Amino acid sequence: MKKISSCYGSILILGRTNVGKSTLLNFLVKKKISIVSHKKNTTSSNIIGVYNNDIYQIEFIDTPGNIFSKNRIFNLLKNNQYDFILFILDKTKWSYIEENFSKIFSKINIPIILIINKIDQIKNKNILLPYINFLKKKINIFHLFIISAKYKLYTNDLYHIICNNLPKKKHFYSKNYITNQTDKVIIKEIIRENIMKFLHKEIPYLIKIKVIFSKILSDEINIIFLVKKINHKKIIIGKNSNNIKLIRNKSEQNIEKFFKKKIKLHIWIKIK
Ligand SMILES: Nc1nc2c(ncn2[C@@H]2O[C@H](COP(=O)(O)OP(=O)(O)OP(=O)(O)O)[C@@H](O)[C@H]2O)c(=O)[nH]1
Ligand SMILES: [Mg+2]
Repeated sequence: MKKISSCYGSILILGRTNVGKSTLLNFLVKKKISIVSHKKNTTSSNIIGVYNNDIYQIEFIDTPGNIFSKNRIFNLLKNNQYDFILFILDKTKWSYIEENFSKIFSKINIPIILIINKIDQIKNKNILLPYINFLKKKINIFHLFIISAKYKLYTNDLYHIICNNLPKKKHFYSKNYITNQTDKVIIKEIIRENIMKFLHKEIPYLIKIKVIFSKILSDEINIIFLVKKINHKKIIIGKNSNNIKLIRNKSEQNIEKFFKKKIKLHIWIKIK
């Protein structure tokens, strides 16, 4: 019988904040491991998500969109350890941030898979062709996709192109490995996502979240929100405790879904 060889690759996801990097990562690894929000600077550290099947194993690294300092991007890329970069664009937006990325790409030797995301929001598709011609002058594109990560449109060929071009290598992670995030961090991130969803303006950025029971072994998880002002505490609680109830209930549901077990979430707010 012919032996099937294994393929392994590491892929870095880059793009300015809010383009849909985390949405795409969650789609690619088929599990929601990176939080998503319409607010800026949602992802705060590199998050690894691993796609696994019998032959292919792909490590995707989701990055915070606020890393546009050239030095930080260079640091991330200096060892050339990635097989591909997925560079994500929000529709046809191109600013100095994308310009900086493209300058860096011209100095490194990693193939760029360019993704124009949020196609569902582009009404006049005629603008695409001139834009693609413009992009081709800016970036040496290995492959171009025009997709909607959120609505999973035109995403089928993504795996195809990636998998067909991965090196034949032994898998790096065990078969069940999905993410580098600990249970504690996952719980924290789920809560942060709901804080961003239900609280407005800058409040979400002013709350420090502490998870007391780090292991999901216990059914009870205690959360402390640390804030600096009594006023912030009042906003978080909301009228008739509506805000805090929404955050608690939705977070509890999301945590149960992720860990596939029933839990009880308690939230306290402390002023520090
Ligand atoms: N309409 C539409 N919205 C999308 C699409 N992909 C992502 N979004 C939305 O865009 C917003 C930002 O998505 P994220 O995945 O959090 O973006 P990000 O690039 O990870 O942002 P940072 O973590 O801040 O760097 C969210 O509200 C998503 O629901 C898409 O294909 N279409
Ligand atoms: Mg993100």
